[in-house]
Amino acid sequence: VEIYNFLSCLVSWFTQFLVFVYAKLGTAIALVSVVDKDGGKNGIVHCNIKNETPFKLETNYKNYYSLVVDGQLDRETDSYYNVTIIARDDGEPALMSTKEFTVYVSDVNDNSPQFSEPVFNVYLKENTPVGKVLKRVSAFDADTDQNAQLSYSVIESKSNLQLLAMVNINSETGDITSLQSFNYEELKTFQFKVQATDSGVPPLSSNVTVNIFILDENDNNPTILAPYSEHGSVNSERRNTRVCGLNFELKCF
Ligand SMILES: [Ca+2]
Ligand SMILES: [Ca+2]
Ligand SMILES: [Ca+2]
Ligand SMILES: [Ca+2]
Repeated sequence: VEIYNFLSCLVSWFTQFLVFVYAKLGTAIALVSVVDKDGGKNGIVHCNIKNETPFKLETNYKNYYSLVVDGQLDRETDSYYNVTIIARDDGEPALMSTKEFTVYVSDVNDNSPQFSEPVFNVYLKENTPVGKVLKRVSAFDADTDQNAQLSYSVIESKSNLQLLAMVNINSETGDITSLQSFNYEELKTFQFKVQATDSGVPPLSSNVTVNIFILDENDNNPTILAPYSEHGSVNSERRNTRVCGLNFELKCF
């Protein structure tokens, strides 16, 4: 007995799709067509998605279907889906055919950079030579490609203009280097903020505080000051001079 019920299924479609992560619910991302050469019931075909995916099939007209977004897409959770479509005709017995293809989810810039620590504390000996790498402040971005490509900069403000003469940051690596040798006797600590910005459109950024603590070294000889008496003595003489309403005290040894 020859069976004429014939199903040549799903001949004209792509095998890969690219969709955007924020493709809204109901967005059609592909057209699926199915062909069954039989007549009557033997040629009537029903298509369904066999596996669990955030997509569904909607009938357009006879034997044409749209693959439609039916759930939230997030590349950071699932970057692709294997979708298996099954087509079954109404013949007796029914014939069926399946086809599998892959839907790739493209990235959008929906994650800002995250620094590896909430605050970076750097301890630096005074008199350390210029150009020393003090710290690498690095951040991570969960996106991909340019949405995760980071650049680092020191946040400038009116109150820290002199900072630009003190430290430099490598915009690619986040390496902070000193531009001067610090003197504990003049400066014991200072603080600034570093910003990491990704290259997405629009870009996202975050910042972190960097505390620099200068550590003391024994680099001053003891100094003996000449004896001095509050009430005057043979080697001390006091004069009070009034200038512009201010009292200046001159000590002459
Ligand atoms: Ca058929
Ligand atoms: Ca990002
Ligand atoms: Ca993303
Ligand atoms: Ca010192």
